[in-house]
Amino acid sequence: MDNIGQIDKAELYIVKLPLVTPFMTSYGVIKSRESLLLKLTSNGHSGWSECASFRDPWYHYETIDTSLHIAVKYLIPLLLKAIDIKADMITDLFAGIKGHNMSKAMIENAVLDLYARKIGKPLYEILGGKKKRIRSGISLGISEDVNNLIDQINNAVRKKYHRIKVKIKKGYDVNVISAIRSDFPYINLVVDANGSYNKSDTGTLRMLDNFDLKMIEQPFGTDDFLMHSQLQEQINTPICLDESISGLHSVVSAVNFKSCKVICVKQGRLGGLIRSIELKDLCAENGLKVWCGGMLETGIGRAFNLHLQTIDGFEFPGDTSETSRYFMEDIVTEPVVLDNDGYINIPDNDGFGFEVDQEKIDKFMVFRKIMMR
Ligand code: OSB
Ligand code: MG
Repeated sequence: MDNIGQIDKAELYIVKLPLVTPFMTSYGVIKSRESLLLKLTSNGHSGWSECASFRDPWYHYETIDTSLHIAVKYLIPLLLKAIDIKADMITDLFAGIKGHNMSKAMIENAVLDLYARKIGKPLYEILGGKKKRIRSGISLGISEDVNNLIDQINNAVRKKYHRIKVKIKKGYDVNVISAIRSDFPYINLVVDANGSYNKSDTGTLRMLDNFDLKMIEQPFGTDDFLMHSQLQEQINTPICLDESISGLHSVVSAVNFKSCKVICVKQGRLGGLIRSIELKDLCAENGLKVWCGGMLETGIGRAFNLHLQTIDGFEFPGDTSETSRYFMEDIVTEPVVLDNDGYINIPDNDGFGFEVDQEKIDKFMVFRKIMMR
């Protein structure tokens, strides 16, 4: 990738967008999406990105506050000092700082967007992606009332979503899935436990093997490679690891332990798009399937997920839904919508392909900080 010179200015924002419907997981309920955003400017060009971190560490140890702290204290000063910046050298620039992939991904992605806009190309071309449209999927939170969940599935089926994922937790599993399967025997169905089970639940998890689920996502905790492998040995349904995968080394662990057959790629958790593509290649070499996860992103983060899925290997529908499933108002000017066959078109404009709506940023902003070279 060509050199883009130096970065003149970094603007950090935190916005808070109400969700259309509260999103409940085994960890708790989210009513609004607070998101850390970054805008970089270099020589009159700019690039934006969104950090994957949530306000609280329920999914992952990084939070908006820690991502902001690491960015402001370490990553952005290194970036502003650097000359001859190339988007594919950002990971090397940050090699001395351990962990904090979501904060690092935010910076790499903004540099990638800036670079793509500067040379006048859509992001997918720079990444080597070929698809013009990608498949959609929806992730439905836990609903106290199963009939309400069935209604939501009905709507998703009508919208032609290609895959439906439902969140499960202890005591909200076999009964719910069996109700769903009796109404929808043929849908592409996935469950996600967000690590809420432990060894004593193996019997319950084995019962889930009877429902033709495409996969069971993250039944056990982040570090439980061995427990996942013991369960995978006993069931035919593929296990998918999400929280457990923090980079290439965890793929190597998953392969050696035989912990799973599928991996959920979230570019934020993995330190950005370039690392995610490397990891997808390693998965392919080892016979693991991948798909692209979601983090309830605003239009900025969702756009990066769209471009990632244009790449060969991301064929299984992931967690990318249309904007109206999440927000009444978004911070980019164009919403993501499903075509009537459930596909999502990839924008062909420069960079990540959408324009940031500065008025909406101002409306939803709860924090702002500017750092200059
Ligand atoms: O585990 O995949 C997950 C949302 C937030 C945090 C973790 C997860 C999720 C989702 C929804 O399942 C994904 C989305 O629609 O963006
Ligand atoms: Mg998950």
